[in-house]
Amino acid sequence: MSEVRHNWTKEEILEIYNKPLMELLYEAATIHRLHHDPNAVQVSTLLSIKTGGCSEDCGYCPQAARYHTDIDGNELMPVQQVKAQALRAKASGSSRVCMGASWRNVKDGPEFDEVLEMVRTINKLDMEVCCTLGMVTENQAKRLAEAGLYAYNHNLDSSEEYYKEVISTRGYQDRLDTIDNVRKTNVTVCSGGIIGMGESIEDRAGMLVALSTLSPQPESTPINALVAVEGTPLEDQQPVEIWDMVRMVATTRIVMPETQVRLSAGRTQMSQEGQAFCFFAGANSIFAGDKLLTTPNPDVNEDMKLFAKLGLNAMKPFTKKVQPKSVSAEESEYQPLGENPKWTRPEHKIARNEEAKQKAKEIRAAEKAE
Ligand code: SAM
Ligand code: DTB
Ligand code: SF4
Repeated sequence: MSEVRHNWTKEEILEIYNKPLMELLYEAATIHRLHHDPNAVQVSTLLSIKTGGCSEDCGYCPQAARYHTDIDGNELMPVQQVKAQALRAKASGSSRVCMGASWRNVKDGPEFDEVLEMVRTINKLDMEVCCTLGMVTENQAKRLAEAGLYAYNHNLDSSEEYYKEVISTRGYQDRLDTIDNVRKTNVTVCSGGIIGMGESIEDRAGMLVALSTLSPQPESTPINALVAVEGTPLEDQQPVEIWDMVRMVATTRIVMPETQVRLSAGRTQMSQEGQAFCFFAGANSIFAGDKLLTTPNPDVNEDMKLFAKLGLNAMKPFTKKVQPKSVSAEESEYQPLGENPKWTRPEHKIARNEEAKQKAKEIRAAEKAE
């Protein structure tokens, strides 16, 4: 086993990222084999339990209410529907369901109680349960853990510097604090980011410094390629080249040898050969199912055909860590605290976010006038 280091510098990471590709691939694939079964890939299914209408201004996100995107927003999904979707995901080979909500942060109350019930329901199906609900307090993280949550996803998204060019309504430190709150429980941490938002290679390295110097490092790290959605401030970004994705995956694998590196958003734009390169470079997880949260994803049957061609196997649930116990609401030892934490609202201006907001206002006004 190679050691897990928590003191990577940006310079060291840049040097790895910029190596001649064949050397980078060889090194990443070697480290991958020391820490993982190279033919085992963990498969997660995303489920948007609350879509659209979000208060935040994340420049990449089609669910932000302030931009004009073609999203059908809805109320919180009923528990029974979540169960039906989870069963479908299990039947198609997924070991994990990741439930996403278009929230800035979790608020104590009936909707969070419903989410806790969803966690208990999926845990009982013997699947790994992940949630991505925005920022959480320590008490909320403990309640999720007690319900049987396996992982919490909260991405750093980019380097601290470039983050300020993408999001103005919440701070980087709040993201780190949320990850810290999750770490106070036995829930595993899933944290990664997005490439293709106009960031530099230094920013990609900066994000990997922030992730790899967490101690412990995240158990899983999604690497998303931006899905440029019409109406968002990043709608005109050109797709990332496959080589950037391969380099990012390989570098992530080298600096975080034990994490599950997840090929996340952007797979519809990748060829099968491109994805195979990413698996060789150390990716060992995917999101499966024809939809991510709101945007398309490859057909699961096509994914399974690709697995068969490459000799990859879908990992069984709880391969890496035992199934967490799930305590019923009646037996819970935690109470909602009705907290109102002071999460940061930097509210600096980001020109392209302002532009997209203005454009959305004009479109809405024109629609109203029709
Ligand atoms: N609202 C919660 C939050 O922001 O923490 C959870 C859901 S949010 C959609 C989860 C993550 O999805 C984001 O942090 C971002 O990394 C990713 N994401 C959102 N829109 C994306 C896009 N258009 N392309 C790639 N990744 C995206
Ligand atoms: C992550 O890193 N990527 C997923 C999951 N975690 C929640 C979300 C991708 C969303 C892509 C845009 C959409 O479908 O709305
Ligand atoms: Fe809201 Fe999350 Fe989208 Fe940001 S990424 S706008 S917080 S749903």
